[in-house]
Amino acid sequence: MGITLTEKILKEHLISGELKTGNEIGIRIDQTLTQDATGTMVYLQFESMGIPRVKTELSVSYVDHNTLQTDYRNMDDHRFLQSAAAKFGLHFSRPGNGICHQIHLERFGVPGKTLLGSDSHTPTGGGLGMLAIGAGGLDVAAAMAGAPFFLKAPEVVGVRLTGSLQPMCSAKDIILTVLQSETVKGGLGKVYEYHGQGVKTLSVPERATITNMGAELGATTSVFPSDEITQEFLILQKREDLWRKLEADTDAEYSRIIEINLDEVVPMIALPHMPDNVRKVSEVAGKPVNQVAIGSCTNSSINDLGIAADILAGKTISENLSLGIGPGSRQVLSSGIEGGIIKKLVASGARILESACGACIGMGFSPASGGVTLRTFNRNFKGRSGTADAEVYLVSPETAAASALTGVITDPRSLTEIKKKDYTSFIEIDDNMVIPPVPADKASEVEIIRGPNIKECPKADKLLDRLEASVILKTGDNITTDHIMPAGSKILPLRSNIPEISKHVFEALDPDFHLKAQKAGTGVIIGGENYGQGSSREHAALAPMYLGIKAVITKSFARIHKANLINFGIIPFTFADPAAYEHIKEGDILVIENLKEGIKKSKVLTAVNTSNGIEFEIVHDLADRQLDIIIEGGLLNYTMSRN
Ligand code: MIC
Ligand code: SF4
Repeated sequence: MGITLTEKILKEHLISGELKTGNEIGIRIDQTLTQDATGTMVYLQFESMGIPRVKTELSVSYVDHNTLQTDYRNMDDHRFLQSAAAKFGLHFSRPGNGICHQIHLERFGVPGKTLLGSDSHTPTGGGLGMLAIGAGGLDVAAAMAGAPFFLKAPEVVGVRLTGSLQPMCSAKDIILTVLQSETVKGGLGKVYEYHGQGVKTLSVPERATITNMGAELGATTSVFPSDEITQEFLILQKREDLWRKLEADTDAEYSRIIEINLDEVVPMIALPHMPDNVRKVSEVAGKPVNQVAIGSCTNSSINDLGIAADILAGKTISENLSLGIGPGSRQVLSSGIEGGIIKKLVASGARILESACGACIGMGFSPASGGVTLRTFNRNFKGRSGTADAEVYLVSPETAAASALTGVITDPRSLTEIKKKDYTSFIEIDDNMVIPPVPADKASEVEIIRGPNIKECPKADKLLDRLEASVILKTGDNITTDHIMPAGSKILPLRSNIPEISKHVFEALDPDFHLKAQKAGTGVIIGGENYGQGSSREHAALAPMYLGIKAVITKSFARIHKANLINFGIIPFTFADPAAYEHIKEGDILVIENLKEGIKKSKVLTAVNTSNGIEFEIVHDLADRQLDIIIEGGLLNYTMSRN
């Protein structure tokens, strides 16, 4: 029986464990990426591991999230990251060079390699045939130190594409279609592998839009084959020597196959406040819009800007809205200038935003209060735009541009029928904004520069024998890491300062969370389904750990957040019977006796709610390695105790 592409890449990189769905396996990581918002902690952690230089084939440190620089803190982080990259042997992509995922696709990704990134949209690299996985920063630091990356061997779901997209329908509409049926938790433990004749009709950036937003399924990653289209992309990027043909065997078996006929894909839209709240654009057409944004790591390639420019050409955007465009990289921006795309956009009234994450993470271009904003981004969680009561809709560049003209949500097919074109002919290769690492024999001369806002990464305590803790917060389902540890222009500058950022944990749900946690000293959080979905930010585990949270008990967890909790010594438990959730309220005191021995001996433990006397069973599925990490008080302590 043949095997899938995912299995082929995993096999080539397997270091430990048996490649059987659900088993813990360790894989070799060829490349890593970090961005500034998660990166400072990564390099502080790497430094404390005492390893002088990265051991990967290639590691890149990007600056793209925190670029507002409203005071000294962001720039201090940039200086720290630049000096750490030079010293530890990484390439440093300077602010202004663009969004990590777009640049990595253009300049560094290699088919068949593994990529681990401290950002949940690292799977963008799957568009190039990489096995690209998002992880917490500490896992990325460990991979740079040469450790394997551990994950559950995934189930591989096949997505068979046939036909070809009709005019004004796009890759974004494909992934929104997948999200509609699979939902934000449907991808847990899965890799989505795209195949079939329809794949040949999609360019690498289009494939990358799909793999990028596969993160919203909660998937481990998504992957496309590496074929002649991939080769053409690499030729364009003057990196053709790195191309290699890669695909699943013709008789590969998938756990399940999702069939998508691209001829039938129509413009889709995700309604507030979840990426899986998807409808056809035609169903909500006519709703007035206050703001439109085109950009983010999902849809900011030159072709995305090109089609938008052609739709807008010679016209002026509606006077009731503002249109912002963030080119994904400097390469996109320069070729957009060279090829006249930016001119058309600006002439229509668009505001050109920096080549950075920007509006996607509430770093500027926030909508008006109660505003309706249409974005080509990947997440529309409540409040993420920087405006608590804004309504964020996720759409394709075609729908965004058409709606920018009419001022209302518009099915782009009702406006025009421009055929898909290729706008890449003006691309020029220039890596002058990427600083290579200093040679190893000069590394000792490099001094790491730290600003006053850069504080040490706190460590967790060793596991307690008995846990007596109060319930600091009880949440509903689908809590995102944006709820747990919000981002935005006020909080993002605190990413290097855990004591300060911890004051904002769960701010939108309970502004007093940090005070209650500190008062209690030892706390637990109760959650519903898919707790911790979304971003990879380990701050969503690190800051609660700093506030004394020792366990999180939920109905289910999202993958990256669960791994982050373990890395910082917080035990992720689930309810044996979800009905037990109903008998716990905030302020209750839970007791787990014999915790340390108990979790080693059994997967099922008993907790007592001393406030009502009700006993209930909680379950963990920690592998032996993870148990040791929890017992030692987190991955940093565990790694150092073994060095
Ligand atoms: C996001 O899109 O939520 C982020 C900001 O890129 C995060 C990383 C972070 O919080 O720094 C992610 O996706 O992992
Ligand atoms: Fe940046 Fe947004 Fe992409 Fe996250 S999703 S990496 S914030 S552009």
